[in-house]
Amino acid sequence: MANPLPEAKHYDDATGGWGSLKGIGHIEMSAKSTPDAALSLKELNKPGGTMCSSCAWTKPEDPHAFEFCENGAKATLWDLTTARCTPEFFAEHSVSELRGWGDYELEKQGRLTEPLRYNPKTDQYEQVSWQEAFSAIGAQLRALDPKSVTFYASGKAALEPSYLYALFARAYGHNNLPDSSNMCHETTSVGLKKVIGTPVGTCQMEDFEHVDAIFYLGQNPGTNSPRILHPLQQAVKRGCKIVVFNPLKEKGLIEFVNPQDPIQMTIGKPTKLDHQYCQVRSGGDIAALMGVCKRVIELDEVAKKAGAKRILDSDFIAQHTHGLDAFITKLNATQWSELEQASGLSQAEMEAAGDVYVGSENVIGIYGMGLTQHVHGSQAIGMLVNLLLLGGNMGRQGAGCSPIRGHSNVQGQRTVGITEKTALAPVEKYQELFGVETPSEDGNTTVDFLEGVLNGSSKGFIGLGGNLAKAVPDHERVHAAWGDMELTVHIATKLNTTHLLPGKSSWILPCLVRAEQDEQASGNQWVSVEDSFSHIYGSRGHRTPAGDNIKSETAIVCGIAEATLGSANPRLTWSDWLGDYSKIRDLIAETFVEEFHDMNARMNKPGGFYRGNAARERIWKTDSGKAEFTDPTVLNSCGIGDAEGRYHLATLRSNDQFNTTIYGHSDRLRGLSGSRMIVLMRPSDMVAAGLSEDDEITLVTDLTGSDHGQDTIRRAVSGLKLVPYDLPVGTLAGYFPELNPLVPLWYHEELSQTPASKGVPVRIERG
Ligand SMILES: Nc1nc2c(c(=O)[nH]1)N[C@H]1C(S)=C(S)[C@@H](COP(=O)(O)OP(=O)(O)OC[C@H]3O[C@@H](n4cnc5c(=O)[nH]c(N)nc54)[C@H](O)[C@@H]3O)O[C@H]1N2
Ligand SMILES: Nc1nc2c(c(=O)[nH]1)N[C@H]1C(S)=C(S)[C@@H](COP(=O)(O)OP(=O)(O)OC[C@H]3O[C@@H](n4cnc5c(=O)[nH]c(N)nc54)[C@H](O)[C@@H]3O)O[C@H]1N2
Ligand SMILES: [Mo]
Repeated sequence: MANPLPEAKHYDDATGGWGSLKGIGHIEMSAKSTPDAALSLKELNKPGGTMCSSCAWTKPEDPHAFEFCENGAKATLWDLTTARCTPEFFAEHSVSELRGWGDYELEKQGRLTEPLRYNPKTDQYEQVSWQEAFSAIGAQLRALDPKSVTFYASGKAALEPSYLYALFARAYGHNNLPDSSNMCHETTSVGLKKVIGTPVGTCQMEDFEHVDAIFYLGQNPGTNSPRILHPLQQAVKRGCKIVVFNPLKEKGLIEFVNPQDPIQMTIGKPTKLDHQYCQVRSGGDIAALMGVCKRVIELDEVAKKAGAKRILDSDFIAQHTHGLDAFITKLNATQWSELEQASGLSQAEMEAAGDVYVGSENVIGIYGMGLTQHVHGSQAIGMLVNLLLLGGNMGRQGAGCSPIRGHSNVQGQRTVGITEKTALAPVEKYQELFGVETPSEDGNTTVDFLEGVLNGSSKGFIGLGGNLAKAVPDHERVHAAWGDMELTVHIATKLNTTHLLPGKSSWILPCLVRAEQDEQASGNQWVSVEDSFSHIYGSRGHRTPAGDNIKSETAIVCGIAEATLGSANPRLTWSDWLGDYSKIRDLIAETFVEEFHDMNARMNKPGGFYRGNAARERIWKTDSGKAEFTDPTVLNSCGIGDAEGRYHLATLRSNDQFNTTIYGHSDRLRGLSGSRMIVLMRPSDMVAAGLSEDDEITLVTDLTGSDHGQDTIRRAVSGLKLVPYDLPVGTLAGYFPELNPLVPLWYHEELSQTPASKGVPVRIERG
């Protein structure tokens, strides 16, 4: 398809407001959703209704009349399209032909309706019966070494199918259970756990009613979690100060018009959100936060000498933390000039942010992919925690750390056992309840699995959702090797690129979406999900399924498990569980007694039920038993430093996409439209490089002079247009997944193996 010229327009509207309603209108037309889809929007995130399948932001106890945002509506309407991707479609188009299509065109074909098997002779997907699919997949799994098979999950499937999927993997014989979190917040799961002993955020909704300052790093709420803008707006109206750290001036962090507020919609005066906007360079957060800490410590020294009230919370520090002295030594040894260079901020900016911290009783730290998707991302999280600990901002009202999670149940999938780390799996319970022995060694992360695809040791893949081959780094190498696997199985709602890279035996199994009725022996089933605040909610669909032969994710997991494992273990009663999902919830409650007791009774209370958080209670499950101050080993989170002609690239989401699902070519809030093959660059950087707006360029991964200089693979993306944009020196931005071929598979976060999709070292070639 030709690549139309991009337009970069100034966008005058605030986030929310009429623009967001127009955004929903646009998607409704292009997704051709069913006439009753609007009913699903009304029921979204309400007790008795359907929990939005888009993001993981919390669902309030007393929801608005319309408790959804522009992007949740888009995701729901996109799910409830009237378009169908039927066997006839596959009879008309070979897999080789479809590989030339983009994901937008593929998904636009609509919902998958029949189980399909790839036929290498015709190069087509052909309809099969469920029975054939289950028994053939089961037979193949039995023939493969379980350790060579990976069961991936993509953050949407509810707790019930997720629990059974994890149980199935262990009963079959592996811990290869990565999920989308391994490309996303795994840095949080590992990095936050290391310093506060809890792998998830510590805040609750009520904290936003008491917070005085929010340090907001590397997350784009206007696009990716718009419902958070309501509590932010309320907090700002109370006087809370938001200090943003982000290379891009994201509209959603600057101003907001609440679409739920008729007066604000009519008079249109937006709420200004940011108190201070710090345009850090790529990876500049460690240094920026160090500068803030340096200021806080300096002012504390002044207060101490003057006999005034201390700024540090010395009681909290003495009782609850470890390592402050070493951290202060490090701060004193680091010069402001080093921090300015590594952060891209001036000393005055860092000091001003420090003054906000010092002037605030209660502080919350919020972050997203701008922190986690860097080689030293866990160090940046450690530094944010350092800042919070100085003032005792952890484990008390109005304070804490709040990572913004991605998919609507990504946190919950981990909670109920989808993890490659045996230490996090309920090993003893599997043994006690089912007599299942969990393999002792850790399983594959996403990166481990992909390395196995490249070296031939990964032989089988089951994907419970996701478009994994498109979402990962190093596309060209991964795509070339993907089809060498013996077995690839995709449990999916819509067709995507990954399905078109068939393994030797390849299957597409169509599943229901959350807004649809899930009829089993005992009636229409409830499922449950967990949000970013560790609340668990029941969810039930009311729409008629998109086809008679589509199964629920739970049914598909049970079908494959039964066909693979047979009836050798009488305690694994897959069909009985399938008939009534409340029995699966009983198993979850028996497995995780403390957190999930009485799950069936509690999940439909307004606001769901809270499964607790040790760090919030100031119980630190760390090695030292205390919250840890950490010293950074680097000042910038990018894995490869500066060099002549090198830039650091952030790969981002637009306002018109959900991950690899691209709804359209408009990035409204950034004032960009027309093309996604663009690279945003600072105008003065363009002048310095002798480049101009009309130039067509190629981005090339630049490893020269790094420890990885021996990797001589040329990774390049051509056909890109430069767009002048307000960015710090040396930082570029462009779109995920178009720019994923530039990220080397080994370029990942140091502790968690999360691909470092931000801070990718590149150079620019003309043409
Ligand atoms: N509509 C919609 N909603 C979504 C998604 C979607 O695709 N569409 N995806 C879902 C998923 S799975 C996820 S994980 C979340 C992702 O939500 P986000 O965490 O917001 O992810 P990104 O779009 O990658 O944007 C990250 C932000 O980090 C900034 N950034 C880049 N590099 C740096 C840096 O070095 N430092 C700092 N401080 N900032 C930086 C970017 O400018 C951008 O504003 O959203 C979820 N919600
Ligand atoms: N360069 C770069 N790469 C990135 C990122 C980045 O910021 N930059 N972000 C990373 C992150 S944070 C993430 S989470 C990944 C996500 O990347 P993706 O794998 O794209 O995530 P999904 O949105 O889950 O995948 C979409 C597919 O899931 C299927 N699907 C949709 N809904 C359902 C459902 O309800 N059930 C089932 N079974 N299937 C469904 C559909 O077939 C759809 O095509 O990408 C990662 N890759
Ligand atoms: Mo994500």
